Amino acid sequence: MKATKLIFLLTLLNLSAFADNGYRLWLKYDAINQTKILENYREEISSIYSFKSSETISIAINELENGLEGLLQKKVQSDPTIKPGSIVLLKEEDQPTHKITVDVPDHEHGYIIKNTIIDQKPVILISSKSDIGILYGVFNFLRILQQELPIENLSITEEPKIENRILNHWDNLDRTVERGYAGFSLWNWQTLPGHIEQRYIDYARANASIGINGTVLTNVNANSTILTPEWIKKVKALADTFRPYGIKVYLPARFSSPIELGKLPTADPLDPQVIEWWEKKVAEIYKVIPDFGGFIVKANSEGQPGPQDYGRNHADGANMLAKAVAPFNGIIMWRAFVYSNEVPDDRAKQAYNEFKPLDGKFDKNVLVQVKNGAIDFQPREPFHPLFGAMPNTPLMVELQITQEYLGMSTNLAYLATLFEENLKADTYAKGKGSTVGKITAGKLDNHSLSAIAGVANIGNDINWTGHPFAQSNWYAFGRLAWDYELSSEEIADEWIPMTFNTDKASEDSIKNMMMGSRETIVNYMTPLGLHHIMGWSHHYGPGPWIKDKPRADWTSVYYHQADNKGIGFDRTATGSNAVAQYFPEVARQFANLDTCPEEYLLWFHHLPWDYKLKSGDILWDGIVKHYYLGAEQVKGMQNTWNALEGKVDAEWHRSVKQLLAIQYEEAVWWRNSCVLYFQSFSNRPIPAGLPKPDHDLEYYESLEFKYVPGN
Ligand code: GCV
Repeated sequence: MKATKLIFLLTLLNLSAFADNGYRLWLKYDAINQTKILENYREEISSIYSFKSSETISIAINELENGLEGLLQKKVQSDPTIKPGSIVLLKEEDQPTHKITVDVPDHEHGYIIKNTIIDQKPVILISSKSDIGILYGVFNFLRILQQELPIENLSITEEPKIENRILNHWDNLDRTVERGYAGFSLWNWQTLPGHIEQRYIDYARANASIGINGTVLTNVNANSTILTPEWIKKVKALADTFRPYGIKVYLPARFSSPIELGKLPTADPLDPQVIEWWEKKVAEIYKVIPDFGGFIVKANSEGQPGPQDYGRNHADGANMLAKAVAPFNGIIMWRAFVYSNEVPDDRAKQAYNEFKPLDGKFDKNVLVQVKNGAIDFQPREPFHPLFGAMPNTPLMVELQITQEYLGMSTNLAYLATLFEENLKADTYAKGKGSTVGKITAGKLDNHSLSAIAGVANIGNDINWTGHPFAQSNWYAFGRLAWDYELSSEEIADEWIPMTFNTDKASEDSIKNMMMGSRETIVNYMTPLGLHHIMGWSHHYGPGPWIKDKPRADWTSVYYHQADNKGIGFDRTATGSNAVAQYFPEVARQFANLDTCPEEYLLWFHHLPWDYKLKSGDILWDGIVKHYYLGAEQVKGMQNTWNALEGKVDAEWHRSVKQLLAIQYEEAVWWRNSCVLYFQSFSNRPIPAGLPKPDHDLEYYESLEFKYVPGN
């Protein structure tokens, strides 16, 4: 057989054997339509030139070689000389050697991508002050090609708007993942430090491609074992693997570690022995991991130990740790997710009440990490009132990428719309434009220390995230962490062509489906400001009837307050007055029924069943219609997806089709359960024309689920 024929056959075999299992994420580098992007580009991309090498630059070159080979279907290799059409990787300090001066951003990790002339040769220049900046630039350049955008007039200047862009893994040491729906933890502690799985490298690469530069490896519900010498060695192995990709590792610090590991009688943050124990522990960590990022702490929250156990406050606890890591440039991310059953106040108010008085009392290297909303990552929440309320303390927003409350791994939810809504929410702390994004970036109050956290949705499933579309949420978090001003639509415009090899019309229908997907879930789970009405403890499915548990603030009836007269949590002056925690412009808007956005109506108001909505419907009918609409919208998503058969990868199509069928069942389950349950208070009929639930309330209440993941 002739060699060409053999190659052809092998290619065919290879192609037919290949189904897209999702492992390659958005870094697929499948062949693009070159005529489109190269038509105005005078020089063929010819080679890759880099002035000096390092581990990070080698990674960048390798990425370019592989990327270009896939995208352009030709080998473009490193060459020691610059040629017409070269892609030139240059650190700013090396520009003079080539007699060029191109401004690069001041930020160490910023970069430029530009068409320019070097030695009379037209080239594409990627330049930065740092190797990591160049790597980021390379990923951006490849992203441009993946989107088939023109490359003839490139003039890109990029720098991160938030310094520390961090994934929070809630991974336990036994490899279960709290609120994880994509298999077990990526970290194979048993074989670490000796064995570095390819996955760790691929994880770092994927994160670097979107600018994520930090990772908290394990759960905030912390286990002090991670701080023992044996486990620090394992952490070091991961840190060494991630370093060339610009990623630092962080760990959770269990506050009681001095007792558990140090055998001290106390963990009081003001006790000299405790202080010394932490100083020694920190020094031990930095000795093996010199660029260790620092600690995250969940203290005095949901049963976790903390400074209040010793009559101290959060600042006492945070500052004690901050002083220990300060000599090594470490940071402390102290979580504000605190609330207590014993405190006789609205849970939504408690974090503000505890933290606001501590503003300005934290050391310089402490950030207070605040969830996007005041309750807990609900499908929709108004922004947390702490944003803007602590101008003398750097605050960082914590977003949840994993879908604890948004359908776990069976529901298609593009969360960039939720993230965008939060980051663009205006606190009015310093007048109009005081957004949560600006506060997180430290730009409102001029903090040089800034960070953002996303609770990871990554596990050891072959496609990393369980639901294939959940990859878009990892991607979106990274992109927004880099630039919180991006829109969810822009991010979808990037992610879709990187993920699917399809035509424009199909891309558009995928985008429509994604853009509406989170609102669809709000409709069939928690419309009009309802919240926290999911299944007990595991949070799977509906549970509006949950009551009589050891903690009132873990029940649903606490949140929806439904009775024969009406429904909703009164957080105005006649109720808990949580609205007063917002700045006056916002407080007035939420408190006033004429101006309160309907999506937050029952978050802030307890209203009668016959309250008139803007649509003209009474509240009861409006609630029911949202539930039915949500389920219908899932049907719409199914239709869209079915029409994409043959237009997207067959494996993706099959998998998402099956998941959408499950999602539809779950939407109907939510709808029927909630409508029947609330009907037992409203005593009103389901509006005419809507189908009746196929079971009674008792049936839905009797459903029990064992072994729900992530619990
Ligand atoms: C890590 C919610 C989740 C918990 C989580 C907690 C937190 O309550 O259900 O699983 O614990 O938030 O953010 O600390």
